[in-house]
Parts: sequence; structure tokens; C-alpha cells
Amino acid sequence: MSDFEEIAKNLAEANKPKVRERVQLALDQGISAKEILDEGLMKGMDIVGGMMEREEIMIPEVLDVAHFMGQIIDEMLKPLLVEGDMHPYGKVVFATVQGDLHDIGKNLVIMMLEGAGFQVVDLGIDVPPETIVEAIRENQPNMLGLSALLTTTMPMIRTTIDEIKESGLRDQIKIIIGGAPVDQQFADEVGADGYAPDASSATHLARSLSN
Ligand code: B1M
Repeated sequence: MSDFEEIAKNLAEANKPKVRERVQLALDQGISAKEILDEGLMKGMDIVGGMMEREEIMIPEVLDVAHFMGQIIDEMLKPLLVEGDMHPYGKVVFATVQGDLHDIGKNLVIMMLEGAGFQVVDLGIDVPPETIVEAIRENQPNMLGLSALLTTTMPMIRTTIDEIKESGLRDQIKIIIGGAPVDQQFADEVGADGYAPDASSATHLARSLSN
């Protein structure tokens, strides 16, 4: 079994000491933090997602694994993932849309944006459109990031963008969107300025839209 498979399998089994050990081993071997994240931890989360779908795992157990993955990212990978540039490219307001409680992906994108020189105002999860409109008024960002992980909450991206248009604030900001069920076609349909499939491409997208 490869290092990545070991990390994925042990994460899915919530074998925390083994995950730590394997991640450290991979780092010691010179494997990049990004590869460990994409090929190990994310694959482990995919296994958990499948178990969830088949009802082989209970929600509190999923939460525990998700929380642990956040810890591993924060403690072991974050310092290696962020790029060194501290010069702010601008301010981004970021939220997971109303009805959606998933925040690991959002937090990862925020972490990369901060590392790439953006100031980020994190509104958290389950954020109603009116709160987002209010935050744009208050913080005057040049960009908004919206995350949705459920097919049922994807339409809330459209609702949020429509509400921003109605408030007259749309022209002041660029809007980027992402999350597993979201794609470029959906971004075009809802009138977002861009879509990114993962945290590092979200950073490149945000930088290109800031120029
Ligand atoms: Co949820 N869940 N969940 N869940 N959950 C999924 C998403 C699911 C695919 C699992 C499955 O069934 N296979 C499924 C969605 C199916 C669908 O709609 N298509 C699902 C479901 C059904 C549910 C519930 C309805 C389950 C239930 O209650 N019966 C429920 C809904 C709650 C709600 O939100 N209202 C629910 C609850 C939960 C927990 C609370 C238990 C927990 C979340 C904990 C937390 O986030 N703090 C949870 C988890 C952990 C998952 C899985 C297993 C993992 C998600 C994750 O963190 N992935 C997930 C299955 C899976 O994804 N494999 C699943 C790792 C993360 C780093 O990736 O979030 O995709 P991701 O983020 C990526 C990209 O998407 C992108 O960059 C990130 C980093 O590369 N990205 C952006 C994200 N936002 C972006 C924004 C951008 C750009 C890129 O620009 C602005």
C-alpha cells in the first residue's frame, strides 16, 4: 500500500495516531504538503463520503474525522501550504451559503488566499444572503467567495448573487464560487466571475481577477 493509501485508509478508519505518523513520514520523505492533502487526506474524505452515503458511518463520526483532518492541516500542513507573499492583493469576504454546514473546503481556500496575500473576512457557514450583502456594505471587499457542498444548497449561490445585484453592490465586487457540486457551467449560469475546483486554483483565480 502506498503512503497516500495508508493516509487515506487510516483517516477513514479514524486511526488518528497512524494518520499523524504517516503524514510525518511522507513529509520526511520530501513529499509535498499539497500532494499529501490531495492524494492522501482528500482521498480519505472521499472514502468517508462513500461510507456516509451507504449509511455505514454515523454523522458524529464523520464530524470527528472532519475535525481531525482540519487539525492535521492546521498543525502539520498549513505552514508548508501557504505561499510567503504578505502583500495584500485586496480584501475577500467569504462564506458557505445558507443551509450548508460544510466548512473544511472553505477554510482551506481561505488559508491559501491569506497565504497568497489576501485579507479575508470569514463569515462562516450557513450564511443568509442578507448577511452577505450587509458584510459587503460594511467591509467594502473587492471580492466575494461563496462555497456550497450540497446539490440542494447550490441554488443558494444564485439567490445570494441575485440579492447582491438587487442591493446595487454587484458592480463593486468580483464573485468567485466553488465546492464539489459546482462547475464552470453553473458559474456562468448564475453570473459569477469565476469558478475554481480547488484551493490552489481559487488562489490563482482570485489573483487574476484582482489585476
Ligand atoms: Co456532508 N455531504 N452532509 N457532511 N460531507 C458530502 C458533501 C457528500 C458528498 C457525502 C456523500 O453523500 N457522498 C453529500 C452531498 C451530496 C450532494 O448533495 N451531492 C453530503 C451530505 C448528503 C450531507 C448531509 C445532508 C448528510 C445528512 O445529514 N444526512 C449533511 C448536510 C448538512 C448541511 O450542510 N446542511 C452533511 C453533513 C456533514 C457533516 C456536518 C457531518 C460534515 C461537515 C463537517 C464540516 O465541514 N465541518 C460532512 C462531511 C465531512 C462531508 C464529506 C465526507 C467531506 C467534505 C469535506 O470536508 N471534504 C463529503 C464527501 C466528500 O466531499 N468526499 C460530504 C474535504 C474538503 C477539503 O473538500 O469541501 O470539496 P471540499 O472543498 C474543496 C473544493 O470543493 C474547493 O476547494 C476545496 C479544497 O480543495 N472549494 C472551493 C470549496 N469551496 C470553494 C470555494 C471556492 C473555490 C473552491 O471559491 C469561492
